[in-house]
Amino acid sequence: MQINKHSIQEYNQGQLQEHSRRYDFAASSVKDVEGVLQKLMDFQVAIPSWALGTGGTRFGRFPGGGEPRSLEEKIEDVGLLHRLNGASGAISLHIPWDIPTNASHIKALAAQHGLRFDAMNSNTFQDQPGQGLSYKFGSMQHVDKAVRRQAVEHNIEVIEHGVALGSDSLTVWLSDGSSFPGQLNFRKAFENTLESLQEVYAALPENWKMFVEYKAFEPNFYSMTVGDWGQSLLYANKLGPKAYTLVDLGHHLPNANIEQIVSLLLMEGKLGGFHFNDSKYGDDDLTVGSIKPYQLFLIFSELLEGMDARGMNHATDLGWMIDASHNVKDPLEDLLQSVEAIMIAYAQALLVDRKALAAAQQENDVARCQEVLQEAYRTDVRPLVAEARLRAGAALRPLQFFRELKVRENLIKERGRKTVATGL
Ligand code: AFD
Ligand code: MN
Ligand code: MN
Repeated sequence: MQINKHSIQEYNQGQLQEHSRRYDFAASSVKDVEGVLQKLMDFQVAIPSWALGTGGTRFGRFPGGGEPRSLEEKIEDVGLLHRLNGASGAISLHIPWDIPTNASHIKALAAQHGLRFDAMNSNTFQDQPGQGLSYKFGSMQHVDKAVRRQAVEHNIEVIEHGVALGSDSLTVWLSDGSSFPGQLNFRKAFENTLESLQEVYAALPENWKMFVEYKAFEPNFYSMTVGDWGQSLLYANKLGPKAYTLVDLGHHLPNANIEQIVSLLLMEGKLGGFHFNDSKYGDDDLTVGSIKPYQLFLIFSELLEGMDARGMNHATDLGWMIDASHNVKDPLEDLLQSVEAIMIAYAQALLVDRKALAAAQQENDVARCQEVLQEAYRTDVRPLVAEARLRAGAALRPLQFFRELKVRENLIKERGRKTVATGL
Protein backbone atom coordinates (compact mmCIF):
# COMPACT_ATOMS: atom_id res chain seq x y z
CA MET A 1 0.00 0.00 0.00
CA GLN A 2 1.23 3.48 -0.85
CA ILE A 3 0.13 6.76 0.71
CA ASN A 4 0.55 9.70 -1.62
CA LYS A 5 1.70 13.11 -0.53
CA HIS A 6 -1.44 14.74 -1.84
CA SER A 7 -3.75 12.80 0.47
CA ILE A 8 -1.59 13.79 3.45
CA GLN A 9 -1.81 17.45 2.47
CA GLU A 10 -5.55 17.16 2.15
CA TYR A 11 -5.82 15.54 5.55
CA ASN A 12 -3.57 18.18 7.14
CA GLN A 13 -5.67 20.93 5.61
CA GLY A 14 -8.65 19.73 7.61
CA GLN A 15 -6.61 19.76 10.81
CA LEU A 16 -4.83 23.02 10.21
CA GLN A 17 -7.00 25.47 12.07
CA GLU A 18 -6.97 23.51 15.29
CA HIS A 19 -3.26 22.82 14.93
CA SER A 20 -2.36 26.48 14.36
CA ARG A 21 -4.21 27.52 17.49
CA ARG A 22 -2.36 24.97 19.59
CA TYR A 23 0.98 25.60 17.89
CA ASP A 24 0.90 29.38 18.34
CA PHE A 25 0.31 28.95 22.04
CA ALA A 26 3.10 26.37 22.42
CA ALA A 27 5.61 28.30 20.31
CA SER A 28 5.03 31.54 22.21
CA SER A 29 6.93 30.26 25.26
CA VAL A 30 9.86 28.60 23.46
CA LYS A 31 13.05 30.63 23.09
CA ASP A 32 14.52 29.37 19.82
CA VAL A 33 11.49 27.72 18.30
CA GLU A 34 12.94 27.51 14.79
CA GLY A 35 16.06 25.80 16.13
CA VAL A 36 13.96 23.30 18.06
CA LEU A 37 11.80 22.55 15.02
CA GLN A 38 14.85 21.96 12.85
CA LYS A 39 16.28 19.52 15.39
CA LEU A 40 12.95 17.68 15.53
CA MET A 41 12.85 17.46 11.74
CA ASP A 42 16.40 16.11 11.57
CA PHE A 43 15.85 13.45 14.21
CA GLN A 44 15.14 9.99 12.78
CA VAL A 45 14.48 6.76 14.63
CA ALA A 46 15.25 3.43 12.99
CA ILE A 47 12.56 0.75 12.89
CA PRO A 48 13.68 -2.84 13.45
CA SER A 49 12.52 -5.26 10.79
CA TRP A 50 11.41 -7.73 13.48
CA ALA A 51 8.91 -5.32 15.04
CA LEU A 52 6.68 -5.16 11.97
CA GLY A 53 4.99 -8.47 12.64
CA THR A 54 3.20 -9.60 15.75
CA GLY A 55 5.57 -10.66 18.46
CA GLY A 56 4.51 -13.22 20.96
CA THR A 57 5.43 -14.71 24.25
CA ARG A 58 6.62 -18.20 24.97
CA PHE A 59 2.94 -19.00 25.58
CA GLY A 60 1.73 -18.10 22.14
CA ARG A 61 1.42 -15.70 19.28
CA PHE A 62 -1.69 -14.07 17.90
CA PRO A 63 -0.99 -12.65 14.45
CA GLY A 64 -3.17 -9.75 13.40
CA GLY A 65 -3.06 -10.21 9.64
CA GLY A 66 -1.41 -8.35 6.80
CA GLU A 67 2.08 -8.88 8.21
CA PRO A 68 4.97 -8.35 5.82
CA ARG A 69 5.88 -11.62 4.09
CA SER A 70 9.22 -10.56 2.68
CA LEU A 71 12.02 -8.07 3.16
CA GLU A 72 10.45 -5.96 0.40
CA GLU A 73 7.18 -5.76 2.33
CA LYS A 74 9.01 -4.89 5.55
CA ILE A 75 10.64 -1.98 3.73
CA GLU A 76 7.23 -0.94 2.45
CA ASP A 77 5.85 -0.94 5.99
CA VAL A 78 8.65 1.24 7.28
CA GLY A 79 8.13 3.46 4.24
CA LEU A 80 4.48 3.85 5.29
CA LEU A 81 5.49 4.82 8.81
CA HIS A 82 8.01 7.32 7.50
CA ARG A 83 5.44 8.82 5.16
CA LEU A 84 3.05 9.27 8.07
CA ASN A 85 5.45 10.69 10.66
CA GLY A 86 8.52 11.90 8.76
CA ALA A 87 10.70 10.54 11.57
CA SER A 88 11.22 6.86 10.75
CA GLY A 89 13.76 7.19 7.96
CA ALA A 90 15.78 4.04 8.64
CA ILE A 91 15.36 0.29 8.96
CA SER A 92 17.48 -2.12 10.96
CA LEU A 93 17.85 -5.67 9.61
CA HIS A 94 18.38 -8.94 11.41
CA ILE A 95 20.33 -11.73 9.68
CA PRO A 96 19.34 -14.46 8.79
CA TRP A 97 15.72 -13.30 9.13
CA ASP A 98 16.22 -10.64 6.45
CA ILE A 99 18.84 -11.91 4.02
CA PRO A 100 18.78 -9.61 0.99
CA THR A 101 19.04 -11.92 -2.03
CA ASN A 102 19.45 -8.97 -4.38
CA ALA A 103 21.13 -6.20 -2.41
CA SER A 104 21.09 -3.50 -5.09
CA HIS A 105 17.35 -4.01 -5.66
CA ILE A 106 16.69 -3.81 -1.89
CA LYS A 107 18.86 -0.73 -1.58
CA ALA A 108 17.01 0.99 -4.42
CA LEU A 109 13.63 0.08 -2.93
CA ALA A 110 14.64 1.55 0.44
CA ALA A 111 15.88 4.72 -1.25
CA GLN A 112 12.52 5.07 -3.02
CA HIS A 113 10.91 5.20 0.41
CA GLY A 114 13.50 7.65 1.74
CA LEU A 115 15.02 5.02 4.02
CA ARG A 116 18.60 4.18 4.90
CA PHE A 117 19.93 1.04 6.53
CA ASP A 118 20.68 1.38 10.20
CA ALA A 119 22.80 -1.08 12.21
CA MET A 120 22.85 -4.71 11.06
CA ASN A 121 22.01 -7.32 13.71
CA SER A 122 23.52 -10.78 13.91
CA ASN A 123 21.81 -13.80 15.40
CA THR A 124 23.74 -16.41 17.33
CA PHE A 125 20.98 -16.95 19.87
CA GLN A 126 19.04 -19.43 17.71
CA ASP A 127 20.07 -22.48 15.72
CA GLN A 128 19.18 -22.22 12.05
CA PRO A 129 18.13 -25.16 9.87
CA GLY A 130 21.21 -26.84 8.42
CA GLN A 131 23.59 -25.12 10.81
CA GLY A 132 26.65 -27.25 11.69
CA LEU A 133 27.05 -26.63 15.42
CA SER A 134 24.58 -25.67 18.12
CA TYR A 135 24.42 -22.48 20.20
CA LYS A 136 22.62 -24.23 23.03
CA PHE A 137 25.54 -23.51 25.37
CA GLY A 138 26.49 -20.17 23.94
CA SER A 139 28.13 -18.84 20.82
CA MET A 140 31.08 -16.49 21.28
CA GLN A 141 31.70 -17.74 24.82
CA HIS A 142 31.49 -21.42 23.87
CA VAL A 143 34.00 -23.89 25.32
CA ASP A 144 34.47 -25.32 21.81
CA LYS A 145 36.55 -23.16 19.52
CA ALA A 146 34.69 -24.48 16.47
CA VAL A 147 31.40 -23.08 17.75
CA ARG A 148 33.05 -19.74 18.42
CA ARG A 149 34.45 -19.74 14.90
CA GLN A 150 31.01 -20.40 13.45
CA ALA A 151 29.61 -17.43 15.40
CA VAL A 152 32.45 -15.19 14.22
CA GLU A 153 31.95 -16.22 10.60
CA HIS A 154 28.23 -15.49 10.86
CA ASN A 155 28.96 -11.97 12.11
CA ILE A 156 31.42 -11.40 9.28
CA GLU A 157 28.71 -12.47 6.82
CA VAL A 158 26.34 -9.96 8.43
CA ILE A 159 28.91 -7.21 7.91
CA GLU A 160 29.16 -8.20 4.24
CA HIS A 161 25.38 -7.95 3.80
CA GLY A 162 25.50 -4.57 5.51
CA VAL A 163 28.25 -3.28 3.25
CA ALA A 164 26.19 -4.23 0.20
CA LEU A 165 23.24 -2.23 1.57
CA GLY A 166 25.21 0.83 2.69
CA SER A 167 24.87 0.25 6.44
CA ASP A 168 27.78 1.29 8.63
CA SER A 169 27.36 -0.53 11.92
CA LEU A 170 26.95 -3.95 13.46
CA THR A 171 25.04 -4.63 16.67
CA VAL A 172 26.07 -7.75 18.52
CA TRP A 173 23.61 -8.97 21.10
CA LEU A 174 24.59 -12.27 22.68
CA SER A 175 22.32 -14.50 24.68
CA ASP A 176 25.46 -16.21 26.02
CA GLY A 177 25.60 -16.90 29.72
CA SER A 178 24.65 -19.63 32.15
CA SER A 179 21.49 -20.71 33.87
CA PHE A 180 23.03 -22.50 36.83
CA PRO A 181 25.82 -21.81 39.31
CA GLY A 182 29.01 -23.61 38.34
CA GLN A 183 27.96 -24.06 34.72
CA LEU A 184 30.52 -21.57 33.45
CA ASN A 185 33.94 -20.31 34.32
CA PHE A 186 33.09 -16.58 34.17
CA ARG A 187 36.60 -15.49 33.28
CA LYS A 188 37.02 -18.04 30.51
CA ALA A 189 33.60 -17.15 29.11
CA PHE A 190 34.62 -13.48 29.07
CA GLU A 191 37.98 -14.22 27.45
CA ASN A 192 36.46 -16.44 24.78
CA THR A 193 33.85 -13.81 24.02
CA LEU A 194 36.46 -11.07 23.83
CA GLU A 195 38.60 -13.13 21.47
CA SER A 196 35.60 -13.83 19.23
CA LEU A 197 34.57 -10.18 19.22
CA GLN A 198 38.14 -9.22 18.35
CA GLU A 199 37.99 -11.44 15.29
CA VAL A 200 34.76 -9.76 14.19
CA TYR A 201 36.19 -6.33 14.99
CA ALA A 202 39.15 -7.07 12.73
CA ALA A 203 36.72 -7.59 9.84
CA LEU A 204 34.98 -4.21 10.28
CA PRO A 205 35.36 -1.83 7.34
CA GLU A 206 37.17 1.43 8.05
CA ASN A 207 34.09 3.60 8.61
CA TRP A 208 32.07 1.01 10.57
CA LYS A 209 31.12 0.93 14.23
CA MET A 210 30.42 -2.10 16.37
CA PHE A 211 27.81 -1.93 19.14
CA VAL A 212 28.05 -4.36 22.04
CA GLU A 213 24.55 -4.70 23.50
CA TYR A 214 24.16 -5.91 27.08
CA LYS A 215 21.24 -7.54 28.83
CA ALA A 216 20.81 -8.45 32.48
CA PHE A 217 18.96 -11.76 32.12
CA GLU A 218 17.05 -13.97 29.69
CA PRO A 219 17.40 -16.40 28.06
CA ASN A 220 20.10 -17.20 30.60
CA PHE A 221 19.04 -16.63 34.16
CA TYR A 222 22.10 -17.06 36.35
CA SER A 223 24.71 -15.09 34.44
CA MET A 224 24.92 -13.22 31.16
CA THR A 225 28.33 -12.89 29.56
CA VAL A 226 27.50 -9.36 28.41
CA GLY A 227 25.20 -8.65 31.33
CA ASP A 228 25.52 -4.97 32.11
CA TRP A 229 27.07 -1.72 30.94
CA GLY A 230 30.25 -2.41 32.90
CA GLN A 231 30.89 -5.62 31.04
CA SER A 232 29.93 -4.09 27.71
CA LEU A 233 32.27 -1.16 28.35
CA LEU A 234 35.10 -3.57 29.23
CA TYR A 235 34.70 -5.29 25.87
CA ALA A 236 34.33 -2.00 24.00
CA ASN A 237 37.44 -0.54 25.62
CA LYS A 238 39.50 -3.64 24.94
CA LEU A 239 38.28 -3.88 21.35
CA GLY A 240 39.21 -0.36 20.29
CA PRO A 241 37.87 2.94 18.97
CA LYS A 242 35.26 1.46 16.63
CA ALA A 243 33.54 -0.44 19.46
CA TYR A 244 30.81 1.10 21.60
CA THR A 245 28.28 0.15 24.21
CA LEU A 246 24.64 -0.08 23.18
CA VAL A 247 21.95 0.67 25.76
CA ASP A 248 18.57 -1.04 25.42
CA LEU A 249 16.11 0.43 27.91
CA GLY A 250 14.61 -2.95 28.76
CA HIS A 251 17.90 -4.68 29.50
CA HIS A 252 18.44 -3.56 33.08
CA LEU A 253 17.60 -4.88 36.50
CA PRO A 254 14.57 -3.15 38.05
CA ASN A 255 15.00 0.53 38.99
CA ALA A 256 18.43 0.88 37.38
CA ASN A 257 19.37 4.53 36.91
CA ILE A 258 19.65 4.46 33.13
CA GLU A 259 20.06 8.23 32.87
CA GLN A 260 23.25 8.00 34.92
CA ILE A 261 24.50 5.13 32.78
CA VAL A 262 24.11 7.09 29.53
CA SER A 263 25.71 10.16 31.08
CA LEU A 264 28.87 8.27 32.06
CA LEU A 265 29.08 6.32 28.82
CA LEU A 266 28.89 9.60 26.89
CA MET A 267 31.58 11.07 29.12
CA GLU A 268 33.81 8.17 28.10
CA GLY A 269 32.92 8.58 24.41
CA LYS A 270 31.66 5.01 24.45
CA LEU A 271 27.92 5.28 23.98
CA GLY A 272 27.21 4.21 20.42
CA GLY A 273 23.62 3.11 20.11
CA PHE A 274 20.30 3.16 21.80
CA HIS A 275 17.27 0.85 21.74
CA PHE A 276 13.96 2.33 22.86
CA ASN A 277 11.12 0.44 24.47
CA ASP A 278 9.35 0.51 27.82
CA SER A 279 8.88 -2.01 30.58
CA LYS A 280 7.18 -2.70 33.84
CA TYR A 281 9.35 -5.66 34.87
CA GLY A 282 12.22 -6.58 32.57
CA ASP A 283 12.69 -6.96 28.84
CA ASP A 284 8.96 -6.41 28.29
CA ASP A 285 9.45 -4.64 24.94
CA LEU A 286 6.35 -2.48 25.46
CA THR A 287 5.50 0.71 23.60
CA VAL A 288 7.99 3.50 24.27
CA GLY A 289 6.60 5.95 26.80
CA SER A 290 3.67 3.74 27.80
CA ILE A 291 4.85 2.95 31.35
CA LYS A 292 7.55 5.40 32.46
CA PRO A 293 7.46 8.55 30.30
CA TYR A 294 9.22 10.64 32.97
CA GLN A 295 12.17 8.26 32.97
CA LEU A 296 12.31 8.52 29.19
CA PHE A 297 12.48 12.29 29.49
CA LEU A 298 15.23 12.11 32.15
CA ILE A 299 17.25 9.80 29.94
CA PHE A 300 16.84 12.14 26.98
CA SER A 301 17.82 15.06 29.14
CA GLU A 302 21.11 13.33 30.06
CA LEU A 303 21.65 12.22 26.47
CA LEU A 304 21.43 15.79 25.24
CA GLU A 305 23.51 17.18 28.08
CA GLY A 306 26.23 14.60 27.42
CA MET A 307 26.11 14.92 23.63
CA ASP A 308 26.20 18.72 23.74
CA ALA A 309 29.19 18.61 26.09
CA ARG A 310 31.07 16.66 23.40
CA GLY A 311 29.75 18.70 20.49
CA MET A 312 27.91 15.69 19.07
CA ASN A 313 25.16 15.87 16.46
CA HIS A 314 21.92 14.63 18.04
CA ALA A 315 20.60 13.19 14.83
CA THR A 316 23.63 11.38 13.48
CA ASP A 317 26.21 10.67 16.18
CA LEU A 318 24.29 7.91 17.98
CA GLY A 319 22.33 5.00 16.52
CA TRP A 320 18.68 5.50 17.55
CA MET A 321 16.40 2.54 17.20
CA ILE A 322 13.16 1.14 18.57
CA ASP A 323 13.43 -2.43 19.84
CA ALA A 324 9.98 -3.62 20.77
CA SER A 325 7.59 -6.47 20.31
CA HIS A 326 3.87 -6.13 19.78
CA ASN A 327 1.66 -8.81 21.20
CA VAL A 328 -1.72 -7.14 21.48
CA LYS A 329 -1.55 -3.94 19.42
CA ASP A 330 -1.25 -3.50 15.68
CA PRO A 331 2.56 -3.33 15.23
CA LEU A 332 2.38 -0.30 12.95
CA GLU A 333 0.13 1.62 15.34
CA ASP A 334 2.44 0.70 18.20
CA LEU A 335 5.46 1.96 16.26
CA LEU A 336 3.70 5.24 15.47
CA GLN A 337 2.99 5.69 19.16
CA SER A 338 6.60 4.81 20.03
CA VAL A 339 8.12 7.30 17.61
CA GLU A 340 5.71 9.97 18.89
CA ALA A 341 6.76 9.29 22.48
CA ILE A 342 10.43 9.56 21.50
CA MET A 343 9.88 12.86 19.69
CA ILE A 344 7.96 14.25 22.66
CA ALA A 345 10.70 13.30 25.12
CA TYR A 346 13.35 14.71 22.77
CA ALA A 347 11.45 18.00 22.42
CA GLN A 348 10.99 18.28 26.17
CA ALA A 349 14.69 17.64 26.73
CA LEU A 350 15.51 20.39 24.22
CA LEU A 351 13.49 22.79 26.38
CA VAL A 352 15.44 22.18 29.59
CA ASP A 353 17.02 25.44 30.73
CA ARG A 354 20.58 24.11 31.00
CA LYS A 355 22.05 27.31 32.43
CA ALA A 356 19.43 27.53 35.16
CA LEU A 357 19.93 23.86 35.99
CA ALA A 358 23.72 24.20 36.19
CA ALA A 359 23.38 27.27 38.42
CA ALA A 360 20.93 25.52 40.73
CA GLN A 361 23.23 22.48 40.93
CA GLN A 362 26.15 24.73 41.81
CA GLU A 363 24.14 26.26 44.65
CA ASN A 364 22.84 22.90 45.88
CA ASP A 365 19.35 24.25 45.30
CA VAL A 366 17.72 20.86 45.01
CA ALA A 367 14.16 22.15 44.81
CA ARG A 368 15.09 24.49 41.98
CA CYS A 369 16.81 21.65 40.09
CA GLN A 370 13.58 19.69 40.16
CA GLU A 371 11.58 22.76 39.09
CA VAL A 372 13.81 23.32 36.08
CA LEU A 373 13.50 19.73 34.90
CA GLN A 374 9.78 19.49 35.48
CA GLU A 375 9.12 22.84 33.87
CA ALA A 376 10.30 21.25 30.63
CA TYR A 377 8.68 17.87 31.26
CA ARG A 378 5.29 19.37 31.97
CA THR A 379 5.27 21.52 28.85
CA ASP A 380 2.87 20.22 26.23
CA VAL A 381 5.26 19.93 23.28
CA ARG A 382 2.90 17.92 21.08
CA PRO A 383 2.08 20.93 18.86
CA LEU A 384 5.83 21.47 18.25
CA VAL A 385 6.29 17.86 17.24
CA ALA A 386 3.23 18.12 14.98
CA GLU A 387 4.56 21.31 13.41
CA ALA A 388 7.87 19.58 12.62
CA ARG A 389 5.88 16.83 10.91
CA LEU A 390 3.80 19.33 8.97
CA ARG A 391 6.94 21.02 7.67
CA ALA A 392 8.39 17.65 6.70
CA GLY A 393 5.29 16.87 4.63
CA ALA A 394 4.07 14.20 7.05
CA ALA A 395 0.69 13.88 8.77
CA LEU A 396 -0.29 16.17 11.63
CA ARG A 397 -1.80 13.21 13.48
CA PRO A 398 -0.22 10.03 12.08
CA LEU A 399 -2.17 7.47 14.07
CA GLN A 400 -5.52 9.09 13.36
CA PHE A 401 -4.71 9.29 9.66
CA PHE A 402 -3.50 5.65 9.66
CA ARG A 403 -6.95 4.63 10.90
CA GLU A 404 -8.79 6.93 8.54
CA LEU A 405 -6.95 5.38 5.62
CA LYS A 406 -7.72 1.88 6.93
CA VAL A 407 -4.10 0.91 6.40
CA ARG A 408 -4.32 -2.42 8.22
CA GLU A 409 -7.48 -3.44 6.39
CA ASN A 410 -5.73 -2.64 3.12
CA LEU A 411 -2.66 -4.62 4.07
CA ILE A 412 -4.82 -7.61 4.97
CA LYS A 413 -6.51 -7.37 1.57
CA GLU A 414 -3.15 -7.22 -0.17
CA ARG A 415 -1.28 -9.80 1.86
CA GLY A 416 -3.87 -11.97 3.48
CA ARG A 417 -4.98 -12.63 7.01
CA LYS A 418 -2.65 -15.50 7.81
CA THR A 419 0.73 -13.97 7.11
CA VAL A 420 3.60 -14.36 9.54
CA ALA A 421 6.63 -12.11 9.40
CA THR A 422 10.04 -13.60 10.15
CA GLY A 423 11.42 -12.78 13.55
CA LEU A 424 11.11 -14.21 17.02
C1 AFD B 1 16.99 -8.83 22.13
C2 AFD B 1 17.83 -7.60 21.99
C3 AFD B 1 18.37 -7.39 20.66
C4 AFD B 1 18.11 -8.51 19.75
C5 AFD B 1 16.66 -8.82 19.73
C6 AFD B 1 16.31 -10.02 18.96
O1 AFD B 1 17.20 -6.49 22.51
O2 AFD B 1 18.56 -6.15 20.18
O3 AFD B 1 18.63 -8.32 18.50
O4 AFD B 1 16.13 -8.98 21.04
O5 AFD B 1 15.05 -9.90 18.45
O6 AFD B 1 16.32 -8.82 23.36
MN1 MN C 1 17.81 -4.43 21.85
MN1 MN D 1 15.49 -6.89 24.32
